[in-house]
Amino acid sequence: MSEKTLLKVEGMSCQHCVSAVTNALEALPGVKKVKVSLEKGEAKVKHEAEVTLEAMKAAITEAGFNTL
Ligand SMILES: [Cu+2]
Repeated sequence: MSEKTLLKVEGMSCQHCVSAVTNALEALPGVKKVKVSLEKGEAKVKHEAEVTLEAMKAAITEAGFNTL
């Protein structure tokens, strides 16, 4: 069963940032699809139920961005 989570991402300023956040989230086991919007400052993640919000937030933080 897959779920969708919307995360706010602060600090992205260009497409490289978008790629960094996308790659960080896609690297998590159980993540199926990631769509990051630079304009909206958010990331939409389609993932297995086992992927926790904490894990997704940690991935974004480790990539160098803030999340709410
Ligand atoms: Cu950038």
